[in-house]
Amino acid sequence: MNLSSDKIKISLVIPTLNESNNIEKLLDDVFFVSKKNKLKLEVIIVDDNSNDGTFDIIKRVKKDKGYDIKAICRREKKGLASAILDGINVSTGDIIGFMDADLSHPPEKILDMTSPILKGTTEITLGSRLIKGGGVTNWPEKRRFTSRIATILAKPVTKVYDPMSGFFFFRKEVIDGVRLIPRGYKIGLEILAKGSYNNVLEVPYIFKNRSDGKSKLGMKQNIEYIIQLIDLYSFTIRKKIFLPLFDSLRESYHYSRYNKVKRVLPFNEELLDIGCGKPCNSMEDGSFIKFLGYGTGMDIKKCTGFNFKQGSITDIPFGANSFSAVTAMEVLEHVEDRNLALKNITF
Ligand SMILES: Nc1nc2c(ncn2[C@@H]2O[C@H](COP(=O)(O)OP(=O)(O)O)[C@@H](O)[C@H]2O)c(=O)[nH]1
Ligand SMILES: [Mg+2]
Repeated sequence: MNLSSDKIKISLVIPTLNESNNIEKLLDDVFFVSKKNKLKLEVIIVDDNSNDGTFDIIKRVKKDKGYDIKAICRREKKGLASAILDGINVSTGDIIGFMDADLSHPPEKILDMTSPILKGTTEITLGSRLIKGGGVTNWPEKRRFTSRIATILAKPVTKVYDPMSGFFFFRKEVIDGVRLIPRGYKIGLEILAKGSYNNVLEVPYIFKNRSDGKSKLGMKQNIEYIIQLIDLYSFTIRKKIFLPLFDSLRESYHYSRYNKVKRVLPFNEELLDIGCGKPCNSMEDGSFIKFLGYGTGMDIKKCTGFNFKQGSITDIPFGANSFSAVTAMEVLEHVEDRNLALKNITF
């Protein structure tokens, strides 16, 4: 994807539940910003069967003003995170974002949020209330307190200052192949913890507490947050501790494989190692032969960066007696107990 092109499409998902007094102004503001800055924007609204006429307003605004809106009305109230995920599923943009419908998130920040991703300097932008230039207006003390506790609890999962933010943009690839659980309120935190990316940029903004309608955050959402945290803690432990440990164990197996051959066939230039069909996969930067430092590798698929010849055992690309020894060390890792197999190899 060429992110510098002005053809890049942005999909903005807005979840709604009883936002009849906010939604039209929000859509006007969003499309004003989009037109002014020549953004290619689609808005996806996912409404959970609001009973205050929100969805009718959306349909009217879409028809009368010709805005590019996909409007989805779900029969049951399945929750905020699930609404955003349903919106993402029908999105067609290369960059995806989400924001609240209650005018708490300023549409005029959409450009600051999307341009670093369009320029390719970051994969995620996060509207942040907790960095210089950011803040919150009119939040009751109790809400500030719970938000502070929730933010501290999220620290082991992500290093950003404002992990509770619901104003969020990212490149679609960040969540490719990632299993996001549609639970609770904090889908942004789920993406920060599980997504694949190198950089997150926090963009300061002032969160304006809604002046109309009621917050839908309650005890149910707080309990769901605790369950989500337990899941994300265990995900982070697996990703940050167990996987690297497992990788180093794999590495140690590579060393014992290497030592075995080195001991028996020291500096045997005439060694051929036949692969398993996946050259270069067994170690990060090359095959067994590269690791060994001498000999020739052979596999059905092409591999570069060391002495290698493409071929198969039914069509060996070498003449008779070209090698004094042939090994198949790349195949070992497919044997059930590869350490035992390695031990039992005799030359
Ligand atoms: N579709 C859908 N939207 C929801 C649901 N709960 C909240 N929202 C929307 O999510 C956004 C944030 O909700 P809000 O109650 O303002 O949460 P708060 O800002 O954390 O107090 C608003 O746009 C709501 O209309 C839900 O169950 N379903
Ligand atoms: Mg709100």
